[in-house]
Amino acid sequence: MIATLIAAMFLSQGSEWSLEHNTIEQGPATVHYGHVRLHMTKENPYPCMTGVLLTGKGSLSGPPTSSTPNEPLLPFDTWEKVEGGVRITFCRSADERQLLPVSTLKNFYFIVTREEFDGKDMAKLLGDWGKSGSFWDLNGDGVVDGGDLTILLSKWATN
Ligand SMILES: [Ca+2]
Repeated sequence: MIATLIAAMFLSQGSEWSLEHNTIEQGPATVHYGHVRLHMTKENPYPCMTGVLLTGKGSLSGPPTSSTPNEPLLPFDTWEKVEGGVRITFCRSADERQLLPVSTLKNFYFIVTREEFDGKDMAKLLGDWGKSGSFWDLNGDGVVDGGDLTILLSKWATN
């Protein structure tokens, strides 16, 4: 399977933290991965970041290592689903024995699967018609056909 890398990678830089957020589109699912890095300095030994990773609508899932079934294991202090994304909070205090500046890193990885489809999705599904190994094989029977189209139409966006 060939994943389409959509050029949605962005890098945010603050004095206290930086964020790298990459996405890979896989049919109706989008893989989100990257890291947040906190920078502890003598001037600011207690860096803190809070922000929203933009994901769009959909169900959130993660790797099978998650302690909560069907939910991602996100390594931040807190995370919650909010409109259009996932809000994360990550704070640290430098240990007094640490030589500053130093930075600490959290990697994240989760998947958002859209539950509503539109004409663009139908075009992509039809583009993979008859193919095996496509991410548009929504029922997982190995081939993209009428069964998958039925699922797509049953989840057609109403707004
Ligand atoms: Ca199928």
